[in-house]
Amino acid sequence: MSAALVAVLVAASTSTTYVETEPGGGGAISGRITYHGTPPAPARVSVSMDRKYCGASRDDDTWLIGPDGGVKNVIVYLSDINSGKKMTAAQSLTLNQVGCHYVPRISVVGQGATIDIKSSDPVLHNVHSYQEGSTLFNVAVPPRQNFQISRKLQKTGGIKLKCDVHNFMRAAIFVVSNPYYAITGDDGSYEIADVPPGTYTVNTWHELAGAVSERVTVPPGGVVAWDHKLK
Ligand SMILES: [Cu+2]
Repeated sequence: MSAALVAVLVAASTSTTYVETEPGGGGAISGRITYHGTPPAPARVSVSMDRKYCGASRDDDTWLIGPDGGVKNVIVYLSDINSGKKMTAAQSLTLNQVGCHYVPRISVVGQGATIDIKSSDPVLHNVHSYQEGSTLFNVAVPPRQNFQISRKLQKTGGIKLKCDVHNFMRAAIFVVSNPYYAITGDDGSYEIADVPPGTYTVNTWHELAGAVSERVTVPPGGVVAWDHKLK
């Protein structure tokens, strides 16, 4: 048995190992994620701490819903694909805190990625992260230049970040094991390209909405429309 074949067999036995190949005849999954029913009205969030620096209020940015119901910042991803196009998700992410905002607000990283946390603000923050409802890590971020603390993100799925000092500060990170994902745009649309023909589970994740999973079959070179209404 050739060494290359052994390597492929070993990789195939570990479900989290993604193998890059040169997929031919790839199709795509595309569509729109919209809000089911009447969207929540845009909300202002009042700031109680460090108003001099953070401002007195700001727009709530958890639900970002367009005029025709499209929901922005939904992760659409395939969960059961173990080989295909080149892995594109970053293996590192810098999370800054600027004007009492986490920057970036939403990101996707690969499994095992390192997050480097820092702050440009002269006020105390913290990064309290939750995955599947439990605290993943909780670190204080002092108002000090050149402070940096790093954590590894080992488990796939959505992570919510919240500052316990400034309750309105939110961010989200989604950890993937393969490159078949997209983040919806302003109108809720997305596209996952270069999908090898086959049947897969397509899933959504949003920091407030319930998750959904459905089976989708991608024919060779074909584009499959998959829309979903979030609740
Ligand atoms: Cu804060």
